[in-house]
Amino acid sequence: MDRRAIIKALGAGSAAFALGPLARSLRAQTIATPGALLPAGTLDEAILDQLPGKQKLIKLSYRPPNYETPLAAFGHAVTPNDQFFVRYHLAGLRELSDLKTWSLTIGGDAVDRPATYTLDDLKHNFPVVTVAAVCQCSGNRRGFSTPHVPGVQWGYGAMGSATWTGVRLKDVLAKSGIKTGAVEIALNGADLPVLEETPDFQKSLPIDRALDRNVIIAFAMNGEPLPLLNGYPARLVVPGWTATYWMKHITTIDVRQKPFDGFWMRKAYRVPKGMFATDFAFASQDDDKTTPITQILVNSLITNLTDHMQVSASGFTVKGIAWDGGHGIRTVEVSVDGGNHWTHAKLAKDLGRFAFREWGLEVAGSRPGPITVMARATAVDGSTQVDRLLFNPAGYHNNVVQKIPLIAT
Ligand SMILES: Nc1nc2c(c(=O)[nH]1)N[C@H]1C(S)=C(S)[C@@H](COP(=O)(O)O)O[C@H]1N2
Ligand SMILES: [Mo]
Repeated sequence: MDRRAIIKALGAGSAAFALGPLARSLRAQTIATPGALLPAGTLDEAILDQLPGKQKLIKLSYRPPNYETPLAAFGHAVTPNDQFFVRYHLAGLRELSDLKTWSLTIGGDAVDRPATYTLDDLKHNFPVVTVAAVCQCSGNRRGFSTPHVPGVQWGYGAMGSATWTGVRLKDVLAKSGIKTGAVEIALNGADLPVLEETPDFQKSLPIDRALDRNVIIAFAMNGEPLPLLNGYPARLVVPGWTATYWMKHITTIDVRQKPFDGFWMRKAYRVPKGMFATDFAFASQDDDKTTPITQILVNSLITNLTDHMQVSASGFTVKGIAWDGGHGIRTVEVSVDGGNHWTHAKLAKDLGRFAFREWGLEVAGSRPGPITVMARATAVDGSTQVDRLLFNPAGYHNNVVQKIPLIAT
């Protein structure tokens, strides 16, 4: 299908977001990837490329746009808006001009009073709150799955941490009156499929999760309006849960008496039952063997070292970030001998239990020659990163301890 056909498929009045003329393809550059091998070919394809309103990101696909954040942007606990990753399932994106008439409708068979809000209505009718939280794609690090699995071959950068400002979903829902018997809320956003056969991206959340005080309808990110590609003018923020539930350009929220059975709930974003620990059941969406992915697992990323870098055997710094699904980080340990000995890193300021936590360690010295550096985070609930991948067909929840080969001289 060519571009004109795609625009036509979108229907009159909804212009496809014209990435082509706006995006400038930039010279291919080497992308440093610490501690793991991506499938052959991935890095030939993945070049640094600039989307409108963004600095250069690692392009994994162009239509729909799937761009990951380069390692260098994770040197601080807050990910800048113009380096925040971009993930879309559908190529029917919206332009800013399409979203001028944006509104959010609360409806469904489990509310007493359906309501429609403009952005100003939301800002003026409900208390405005801010929460710091990691937005991480369920498939972050999928490219490192062995055996390789289909899907966007994300490296380490399908995630970011920001402060999100908006109104509490529970306040907005309360105004519409939730009936007893509500089980889920269903979410839809303004982006569309370009082919009729493709199911629209819609998601649902259990009602108890929807009513959590930390879940917000966010209109600002790091103190600025949401970037277009990160959900302008408003998106759902579900701190502690993977980003598949963080609906961008959110236009409808239906409170339902029955589970929602759309494709993106029933067929995608599912993990084998019992494989991953979670504080949250999503029983209304369970089937015999699988359950929806829910809470983010404890994880860490070394941000100042990449494969085969040279460091001084008389001492060097290891630093990075750690995060989990909302317990907060208890410890980060570092090993420079391939996992035989571990030393506690120093944790930097706590920006909140859902946010990235910076950490660092001054290594006093190491054996000269090839060495392997590792980092392992443990959350306040005692959960820790795994040594070996818990393989699942969609490559979700990869929190394997990194192993970065270095040369100490
Ligand atoms: N409207 C809409 N919202 C969406 C998606 C989408 O395709 N469309 N993808 C979801 C997924 S799977 C992820 S990982 C996050 C990505 O958020 P970001 O693009 O702001 O980084 O958006 C979520 N919300
Ligand atoms: Mo995702």
